[in-house]
Amino acid sequence: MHDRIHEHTSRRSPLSSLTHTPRPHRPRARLAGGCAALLATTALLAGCSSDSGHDSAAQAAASPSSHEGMTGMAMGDPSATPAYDLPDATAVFKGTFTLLDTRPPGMDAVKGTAWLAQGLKGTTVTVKLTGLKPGASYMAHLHAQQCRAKNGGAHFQFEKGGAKMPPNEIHLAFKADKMGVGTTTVNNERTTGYSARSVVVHPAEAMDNRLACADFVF
Ligand SMILES: [Cu+2]
Repeated sequence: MHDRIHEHTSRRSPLSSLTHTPRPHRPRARLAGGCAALLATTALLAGCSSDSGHDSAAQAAASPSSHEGMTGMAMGDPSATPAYDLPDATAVFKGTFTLLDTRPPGMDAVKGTAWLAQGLKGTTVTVKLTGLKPGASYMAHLHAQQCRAKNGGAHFQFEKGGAKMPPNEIHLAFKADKMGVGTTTVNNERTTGYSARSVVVHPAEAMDNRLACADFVF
C-alpha cells in the first residue's frame, strides 16, 4: 500500500489533467443551516457571525457534525480511509512537518506527516502528528505557499477571495489522544493540483500560532 506514495515528478501526467477543473460553486446553505442550529443550541455567536476561516476552530470544537458536507467529513474524520491508502488515487504526495518559530511553548516534540491524495474523488488529506498536548484540539489547513515562504502564507482556496471555510478551503480539525497523537482525514470534491503547497497546524485555541508546517513534495 505504501508504494502509492510517490515523491517524484514521474506522476505528473495523470494529475495535470485534473488540475483546476471548474465546478459550480457549492451553495453555502448547508453551512448557514449548521450555524443556525449551532446558535440555537449553544449560542456560539462568535463562530458563526464571522467570515474568518480561523474562527472555524470554535465551530468544529463545539459541534463537528454541524458542518458535515456531502461526504460527511468537511472538517475531518479520524476513521476515514487515509490518503495514503486510497485505492483510486492517481497521485499521492507526502510532507514531513517541521516546527515553526511561531509555535507556542512546550511544543518542541511535535513531529508528523501529511499526505495529499488526488483522483477522481477529488482531494483527500491526512495528517498524523505525535508529541501534541494530550486531549488538546488542533486545526490544520492547506496553505498556498511553501513553509519557507511566510510559514505557508495564506490558506489555499479553490476560488481565490471566496469563502474562508470548507468546501472552498480544506480544514482538518482534530484532537490529540491521551498519548499526544492526533490524526484525521478530510475529503474535498475538487482537486487542488499543485496549488496547495503545504499544511499548517495550529492549536485550536490559538489560531494565530503556527505550530508546524509540512511541504508537499510534488
Ligand atoms: Cu492555517
